[in-house]
Amino acid sequence: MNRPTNPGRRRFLARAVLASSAALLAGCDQLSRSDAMRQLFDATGALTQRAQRLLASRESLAREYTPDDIAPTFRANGTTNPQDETYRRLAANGFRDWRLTIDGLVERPRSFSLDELRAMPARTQITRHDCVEGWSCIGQWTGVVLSDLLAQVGVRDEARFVVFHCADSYRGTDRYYESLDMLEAYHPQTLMAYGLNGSDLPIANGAPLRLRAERQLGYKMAKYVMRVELVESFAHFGRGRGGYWEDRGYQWWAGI
Ligand SMILES: Nc1nc2c(c(=O)[nH]1)N[C@H]1C(S)=C(S)[C@@H](COP(=O)(O)O)O[C@H]1N2
Ligand SMILES: [Mo]
Repeated sequence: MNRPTNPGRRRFLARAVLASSAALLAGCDQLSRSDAMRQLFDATGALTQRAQRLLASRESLAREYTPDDIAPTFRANGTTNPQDETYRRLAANGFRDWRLTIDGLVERPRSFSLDELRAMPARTQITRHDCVEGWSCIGQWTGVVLSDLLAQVGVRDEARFVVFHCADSYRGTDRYYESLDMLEAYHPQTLMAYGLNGSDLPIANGAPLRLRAERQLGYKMAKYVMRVELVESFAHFGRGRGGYWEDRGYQWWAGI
C-alpha cells in the first residue's frame, strides 16, 4: 500500500485523520461509526501506512448497540451487595460522603464527590458485557471518560498502569482490585460510570462508581471503585498479578 503521494495530498490525509481522531476523542458517535473516512481513503487510493494504523486503532472501538438491544435487567455478578463496614456506612447515606481519590503518579492528587463527577462532561454508550463465565448482557452506561479525569490530575511520565481499588472483599477474602495499561485507560470508551440504563448505578452493579473498559472481559470492570492509583508497576498489590481474579489464575490481558 505504499504508493508515492504528493506532499499536498499527504497533508490533506494527515489533516483528515487528525480531524477524525479528534472527533472520536470528543465522543462523537456518528463520526466514529460512519464509514465516511474509510470511503475517503479508498477514493484517494493513497492509504499510507500511518493512516492505516490510525484507522485500525479507530476500528478497535468496542461495538455500540441501539436502545432496542438493552436487556430489561442488567445481570449482576461477583459481589452484588458489599458487606464491608465502610461501604455500608457510605451506602446508608446515599453516597453523599463518598469520594473518589485519584493519586499515585499524578501531578495534582485529589478526590471527587459524586456531584463533582456528575458535573463533568458525560459519555453514554450501549455496549455488551462479556463475562468469562459464559454470559453476556447489553446495557447503557453513563459516566466520566477516564482520560478526562486523568487530565484533571495530570499523569506523570513514569505512570504505566492504573490500579482501581474497590470497597468490597469478594467472598470475605481479599479486597477486589483491577488494573489497566495506559492505552486502555485513555481509550475513548473507558468510563468511570455512575449510571446504568438512565438511572443511578444500582448497588448490585457497582454503585456509586464502576469502571467500564469495553474492550475487556467483565472481571476487568471493577465495581465499587474508591480509589484510582497511577503506578509504575502492580507487583506490590494483592498477589502481584494486577487484579483479584488475575491473582487466582485469570489472564491480566483480557481483551476481546
Ligand atoms: N469490586 C468488584 N468488581 C467486580 C466484581 C466483583 O466481584 N467485585 N466482579 C467482576 C465480574 S467477574 C464481572 S462479570 C462484573 C459483573 O458486573 P455486573 O455485576 O454489573 O454484571 O464485575 C466485575 N467487577
Ligand atoms: Mo465475570
